Amino acid sequence: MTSNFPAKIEALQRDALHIRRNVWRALHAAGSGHMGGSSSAADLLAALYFHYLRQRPDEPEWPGRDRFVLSKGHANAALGAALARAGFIDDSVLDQFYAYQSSFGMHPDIKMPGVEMSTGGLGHGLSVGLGMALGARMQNMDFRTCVMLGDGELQEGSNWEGAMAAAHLGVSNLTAILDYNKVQQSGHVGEMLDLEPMADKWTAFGWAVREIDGHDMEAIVEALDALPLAPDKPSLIIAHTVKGKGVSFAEDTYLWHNNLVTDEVYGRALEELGEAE
Ligand SMILES: Cc1ncc(C[n+]2csc(CCOP(=O)(O)OP(=O)(O)O)c2C)c(N)n1
Repeated sequence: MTSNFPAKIEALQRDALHIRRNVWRALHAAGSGHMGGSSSAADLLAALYFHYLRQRPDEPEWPGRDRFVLSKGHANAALGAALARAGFIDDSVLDQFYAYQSSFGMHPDIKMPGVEMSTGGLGHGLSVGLGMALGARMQNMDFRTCVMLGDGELQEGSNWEGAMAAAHLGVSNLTAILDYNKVQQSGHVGEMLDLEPMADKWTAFGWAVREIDGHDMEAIVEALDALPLAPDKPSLIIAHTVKGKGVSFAEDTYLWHNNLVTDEVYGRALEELGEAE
């Protein structure tokens, strides 16, 4: 740990706050959208984009770039906010969220610089990410691939096919990050279709697993810095998060998975989040 570590963590926390505020800004511009899963992922995205991923915003298709796939594509407002802050897209694009012919849609679109895969239909990102990781291996390249998954998304069987194949192929350059906010579209995951014991399942599937608090920036950074968690296995970071994190009325409820954002709602959300420096 270097002496400027606390300053680094504070800077990343500011990045996360910017992402959260811009999620609500984008959704307000559109009138609605997925605030719950975008907000739970904000700290993880901040650490990925402003600490971990090796990318070149002015050269988005640089062959050596680390790949990031937002498999839970409905959280695209948060990805767009991260891409804008990183410099892949202009800040003004955030006001074009879900607008006619905008590259910044409800779900990621590869038309937007920095977006690696068009997602939205849940359950595909892990297998495509596995393909990217294998591509790196076949070309003898050292780029890393990270895939962000949702917990409700894991009810799609295709994830488990990807998980099996990744372990079988021993791709240590593949990391999955689970945004484990325990809430899906219509209720709590534990009541709809429980996924516990989560860590044991992935371990049994042959993955190296670490569990963290997905809002503790220090823990996130340390987990990313520890990658790969094992030399010959894919890694999973189970990030325990809160859906709607940062805005009390949206926290831990499926009612704010996707909802309308009136002027009044937007004002309350920004007030609770606080000013970003
Ligand atoms: C194949 C597929 N089925 C259904 C949907 C509709 N849908 C969008 S988000 C969502 C819930 C996802 O829950 P989770 O992965 O827990 O997301 P988070 O809580 O992180 O927002 C569903 C069912 C979809 N996008 N794709």
